Amino acid sequence: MAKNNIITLYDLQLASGCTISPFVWATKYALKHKGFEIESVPGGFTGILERTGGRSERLPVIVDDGKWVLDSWLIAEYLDERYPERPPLFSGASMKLLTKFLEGWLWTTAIRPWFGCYIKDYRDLSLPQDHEYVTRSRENMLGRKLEEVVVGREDRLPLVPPTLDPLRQLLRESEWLGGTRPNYADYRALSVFLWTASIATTPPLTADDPLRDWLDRGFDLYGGLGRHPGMHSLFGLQLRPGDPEPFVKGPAMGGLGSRNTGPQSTRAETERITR
Ligand SMILES: N[C@@H](CCC(=O)N[C@@H](CS)C(=O)NCC(=O)O)C(=O)O
Repeated sequence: MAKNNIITLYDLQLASGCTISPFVWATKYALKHKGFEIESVPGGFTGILERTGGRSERLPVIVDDGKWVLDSWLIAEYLDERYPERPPLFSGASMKLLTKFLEGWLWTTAIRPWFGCYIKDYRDLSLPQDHEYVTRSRENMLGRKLEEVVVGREDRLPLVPPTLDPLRQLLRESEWLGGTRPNYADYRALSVFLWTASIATTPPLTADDPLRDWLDRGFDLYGGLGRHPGMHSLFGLQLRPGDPEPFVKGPAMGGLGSRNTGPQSTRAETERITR
């Protein structure tokens, strides 16, 4: 049992002290959801192996009363298994799979393009002692200089918001992905945006984005867990003539966006597509 209700978390931070890693963000929310206090071990990208006594090269890592647990997913599963009497992060095996799908989709649609837009900020905002490592490792990952990768980001940023409509659609139907309360699906999805807010020196979403309500509520959870002076605003992307509409305005159209309750519910669409 966590001593004094405290669990130690090895953080991955930027120079401002704010968490960068989406995996660490998800773990922070998971620990709070289970009702624990977090004792953070600060630090950046270099020296993780030394900080964790040779146990891990990646973060997050937690220590629960002497027990070391690595990997954000394994940590979430550990917390539900070890503390079943506390609010569950998961409701069944299917939810875990669907959450992994949602997160995979968000990484493809959002993290991948944003990585190419913000990777120089990511390096510049990291701790001074991390700059060389982040530059070398990320340039090896991307096969180009970071300065080259970000060229033209003002043309690419407006292409991302329209791809997020499936998430907007879900959140039109439900307050949280978890229903009336947030659960681990919310935390994994929020983590993508928390990561972005930690590095986005220019905003990725328009000021009127409907995701704002869920994002603001999510960042405010647990006493403003997602608020840190080092975080940047996600909202304020300025569109230029020719940029795509950032989200579908008005009611959702088509078979996914409406319920068939008889011919009267589909007549207008039928008339439109058969005229
Ligand atoms: N599967 C791991 C992935 C953890 C991971 O890759 N963390 C990254 C931060 S986003 C890390 O520690 N990177 C250190 C580095 O780049 O050297 C998890 O879910 O915890």
